Amino acid sequence: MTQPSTSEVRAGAIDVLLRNWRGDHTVPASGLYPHQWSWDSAFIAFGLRHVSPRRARLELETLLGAQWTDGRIPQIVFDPAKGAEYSPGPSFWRSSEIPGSSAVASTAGFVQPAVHAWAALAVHESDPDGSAQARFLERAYPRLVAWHAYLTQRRDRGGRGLISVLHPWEPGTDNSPLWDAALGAVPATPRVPFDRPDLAHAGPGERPTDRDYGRYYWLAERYRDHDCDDRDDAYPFLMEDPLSNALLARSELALASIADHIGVDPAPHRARAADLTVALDQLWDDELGIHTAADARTGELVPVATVNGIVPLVLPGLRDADRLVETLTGPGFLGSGARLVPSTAVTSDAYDPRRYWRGPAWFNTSWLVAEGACVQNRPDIASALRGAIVELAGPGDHPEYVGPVDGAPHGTRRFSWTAALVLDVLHREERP
Ligand code: 9WN
Repeated sequence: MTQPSTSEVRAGAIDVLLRNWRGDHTVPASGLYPHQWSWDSAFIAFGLRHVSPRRARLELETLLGAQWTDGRIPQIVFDPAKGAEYSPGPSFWRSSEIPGSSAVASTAGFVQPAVHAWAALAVHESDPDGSAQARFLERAYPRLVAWHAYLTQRRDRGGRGLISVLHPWEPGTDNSPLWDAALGAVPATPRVPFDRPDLAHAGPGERPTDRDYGRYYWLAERYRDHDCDDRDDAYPFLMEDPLSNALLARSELALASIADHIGVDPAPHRARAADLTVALDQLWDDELGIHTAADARTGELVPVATVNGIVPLVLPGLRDADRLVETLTGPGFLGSGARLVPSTAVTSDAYDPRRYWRGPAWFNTSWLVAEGACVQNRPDIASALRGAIVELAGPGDHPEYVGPVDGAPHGTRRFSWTAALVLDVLHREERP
């Protein structure tokens, strides 16, 4: 079979973004995920900026426009026309009844990782003149500052200088074995029965089980019924995630650059990024040679090696970076023959090459690890990962994720961030 040319690959990826565009945002995938998702929009913006910087700005502005008064950027901004097509949807969250929720959109109450300031800076850099004319950075900056303040002030639930996630949906790696032990303490029986429209778009062997979903719903009901107020002392799921903390720190560095651009003091942002980078040391598991999640109440580490623990490579000055690179290239991850980074180490008991976040490789986390490899002066690793991103996206028509070793496509197809990150990689390769 002949390999597609670069221009064919680019055209295929652009086509996905054009079809998934909904006028002021891009859906992650037209069937399975028919609304706007928070961290998806950030990754989409990294690619969309090479197609239309104006749309990339609008993508982020639509999301930022749905911010709550406490500063949170919601996990999902619902499209009212698609209400019943994804669960839990707007009728579950009833966000308009929650004090301080978005005044302009119906949204979920949870959040996702803070990749937005990093994306906003990248979008600006792809079209500085258009961005300046639109006063894009000036308008985004206060919202991004409020978003980070929400996380650092309201979500440091362990008081250890790290933010906590309140649900497996928040770190974006829903079904990762990192959450198994904490979820074990959550009842699997929400008050109201739930449906699974997701199973119409992906096989049950690839998505989380009904039992997991029962627990997801139980937590979501509890959070919603407390008006999404983070001060709920008996709330049973409070986890410190290395990926969420590392991306917040990375985005604080981006906020420093944005502050510089608009004539604001960047020093507090740099200081917060440095503090978070040091605080991440508490999530280092020396035996596994990787960062991992911890229970925010006890500080107890979850001894499982996952891609969440490799993402901290994106931070300059990370204490254990050399050892972490060894883990990345070792038998659990790329040393297994995997072309993209397995979501769970192939050597872990929890490894499953097909099921959501328990083994398959995602394009966004692999793209992040490639960024991290560059920060740690390993362009060889970055280049291999970026090559695999481009090669593995096309054959399954931009799958949501792939088998890490065989590259077989899984999940939904024509997935937006897969296409967007292909475009970003192709653009970097073109640069002199
Ligand atoms: C819940 C949209 C989202 C991604 C997540 C991914 C998946 C949702 C789901 O899809 O999560 O947010 O229904 O499983 O795990 O990272 O943002 O693409």
